Amino acid sequence: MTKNLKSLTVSLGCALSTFGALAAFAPAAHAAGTLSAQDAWVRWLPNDLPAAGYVTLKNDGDLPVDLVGVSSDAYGMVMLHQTVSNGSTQKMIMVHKATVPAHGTLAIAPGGYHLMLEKAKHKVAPGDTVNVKLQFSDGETLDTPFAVKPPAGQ
Ligand SMILES: [Cu+2]
Repeated sequence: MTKNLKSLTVSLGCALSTFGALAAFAPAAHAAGTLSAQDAWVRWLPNDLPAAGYVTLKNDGDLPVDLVGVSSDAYGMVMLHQTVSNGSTQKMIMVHKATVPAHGTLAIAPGGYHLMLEKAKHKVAPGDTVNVKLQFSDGETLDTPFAVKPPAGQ
């Protein structure tokens, strides 16, 4: 009995110190979660036309995570759209999620997914930065600054 208890304590201590070592190696990842956003930008269009938002999402976790919600304090309506090719024509459809693969990236980029930003709450122009909140199926949110660029911008 005493022996069993002792070996349990030893193995627990071992597990704890292993965890401690891992945490020490990756404090930023633990603090910020497993998701990050890169190269976020908005293709602005004149005359209050809807703008498109693009961003690359990176998942450092072991499980796929879905982008499930988008919102912004700069726009009254933000949707996730997907451009689909229909023979010679292209159209866009609204989708409710997009998956960021485990240990991978999802490029929300021209020709694929985009964020549709409509009903600007105030004047938005190239050179501005707008914040978009990205919500994920694992409960994480990323408040992401998007650089507003002119229509030809990349
Ligand atoms: Cu769209």
